[in-house]
Amino acid sequence: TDLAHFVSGLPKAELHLHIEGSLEPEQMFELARRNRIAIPFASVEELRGAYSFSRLQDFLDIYYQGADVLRTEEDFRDLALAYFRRAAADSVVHAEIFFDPQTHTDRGIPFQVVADGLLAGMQEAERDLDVTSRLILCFLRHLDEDAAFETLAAAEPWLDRIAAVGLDSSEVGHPPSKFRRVFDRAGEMGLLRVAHAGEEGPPAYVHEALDLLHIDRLDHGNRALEDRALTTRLARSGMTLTVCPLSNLKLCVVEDIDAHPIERMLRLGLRATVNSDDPAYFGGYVNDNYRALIPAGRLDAHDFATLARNSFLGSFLDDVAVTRHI
Ligand code: ES4
Ligand code: ZN
Repeated sequence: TDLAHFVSGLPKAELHLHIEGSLEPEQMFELARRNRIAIPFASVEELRGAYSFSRLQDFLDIYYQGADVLRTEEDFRDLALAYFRRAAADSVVHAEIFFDPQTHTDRGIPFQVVADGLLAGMQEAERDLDVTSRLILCFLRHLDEDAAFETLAAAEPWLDRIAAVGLDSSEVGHPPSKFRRVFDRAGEMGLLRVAHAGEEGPPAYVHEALDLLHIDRLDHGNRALEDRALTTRLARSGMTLTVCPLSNLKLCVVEDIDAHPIERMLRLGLRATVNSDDPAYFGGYVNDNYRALIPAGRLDAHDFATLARNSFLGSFLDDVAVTRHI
């Protein structure tokens, strides 16, 4: 349709993308072969068939298992470059990508291998595809705060190439308050701060992310809508929400894509953005996420342009670059 065509061609920034979640089954088999690793699935089809989740934890179990094929700097570079090629095809001109160093350092892959590999892919993407990017180091919230401090220490030589810290993995039972001190330290080191909150966790976790972690951007935030005062606070402060429609559908955060709250978010004055989260697992890159919102019929071309503009306004690009994009 005309609207789908318009939406697909809009220049966009992607602000919520786990690079390990862009590992497609085909590339997983290719890296397993290259690195001589056995994977417990017979084929790409069988692996894709296992991607059926009823909650966040179902997904995380298979996502951490998939990451095991990533071993060398070249693997991380190839992973990043494959994502950027796919993103560029969706009119993404800037991406702020999460990585989970602990997933790799805990299985003996040095931080250096992960960081330098990803940075090489990012540099090539800027040179060859004209897609700019930033790196966001996420702490795994199911691990303890000491482990997060160790990860921040390991990252010190790369801090000039890392824009922000984030917080991801199993939300319920691991509130933002658990990471207050390490986020304080990251702030002192000059890093920006983001956190996943209100995906499965209650509105109180969003309050904690604001008050204790001093976040610059909120990842997901769906459940903030259950709290009127919180919604107003987010709108008044101009907080960006990185919303992930197909992820919400696949992880049963929403029951039906046509019941997704993105339209309500916009009408409430929230600075919502559309993102792909873990595209290889959730069935689509950024344009698939935008286009999934069309059939409900509640967003028009102007709304989609607002969502795309929000992605630049909510990015960590400097004002000059934002002005060039909007
Ligand atoms: C994630 Cl969707 C989601 N939520 C929390 N942590 C994650 N890590 C990768 N994807
Ligand atoms: Zn996420």
